[in-house]
Amino acid sequence: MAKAQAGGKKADLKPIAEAIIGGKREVVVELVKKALAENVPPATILNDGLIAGMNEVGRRFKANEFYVPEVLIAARAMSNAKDATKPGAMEILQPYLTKAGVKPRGKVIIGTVRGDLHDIGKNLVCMMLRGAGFEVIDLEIDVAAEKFVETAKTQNAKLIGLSALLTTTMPQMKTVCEAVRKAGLKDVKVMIGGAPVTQSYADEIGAQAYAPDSASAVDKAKELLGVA
Ligand code: B1M
Repeated sequence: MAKAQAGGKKADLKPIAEAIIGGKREVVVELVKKALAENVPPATILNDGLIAGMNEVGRRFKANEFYVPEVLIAARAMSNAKDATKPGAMEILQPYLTKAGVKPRGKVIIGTVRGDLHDIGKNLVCMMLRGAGFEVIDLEIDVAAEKFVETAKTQNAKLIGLSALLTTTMPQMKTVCEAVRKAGLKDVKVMIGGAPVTQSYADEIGAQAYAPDSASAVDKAKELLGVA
């Protein structure tokens, strides 16, 4: 597959991207191991194989060609950190990326707001962001405004992502935006999403972005962090 890297010929990482799109975790892992054994640079495997595949998954999701289960399966082929017995490609690749000094595209603090326990959409956003090369610190569910602010400070993160599925918890998003302003974190941006959330609500509470789905969340994160 990736032969001739040393001889100057470009490695063909399309099979990795295709296996990601097809959600074939074991195939992806084997192809990544093979490419590493053939000395393909880890950043090339990440960008031209894994991220290329997830970009296409995002495109199909936006175009309604893929639905949530396909996206979840593809994302698990990419990264499956929660189950050590079934690693995804990122778990295999990470030590090589670290050794090669490859930095993530940016850091995002994310969570479902206080009082809200819905996490399926939030998890999807996390997976897509990781798939696009971002470092994601997932604070999980029922997260207080102070926790978002404190973590952004200690982690020196410039983007906070908030998810809410209930009309009763949406006002928490405003509380977080206010807490960010009150803490003087002028360079920290807030992105919001979730079924009841809208662009006009984002405008109303002073959030810098609204994303209707996980693929758009990746586009907005790139825009907000200037890594488009
Ligand atoms: Co809940 N629930 N629920 N629920 N639940 C809804 C949201 C509801 C619309 C159902 C209904 O009545 N028709 C309704 C809310 C009504 C309202 O507020 N207007 C509701 C209710 C009322 C409740 C309870 C109050 C029920 C009760 O106990 N009486 C209770 C509240 C608990 C709490 O949070 N405190 C409750 C509980 C639950 C379960 C625990 C049973 C379960 C959650 C399990 C879990 O998440 N682990 C649950 C579920 C599953 C749902 C529905 C059926 C599905 C939500 C979902 O996962 N969708 C939901 C009805 C519905 O939406 N059809 C419902 C799939 C997911 C992929 O989509 O989360 O929208 P979504 O995420 C999308 C986008 O919104 C976006 O990207 C994602 C992918 O495209 N997005 C972001 C999301 N976050 C983003 C963040 C971003 C950017 C984009 O940037 C950071």
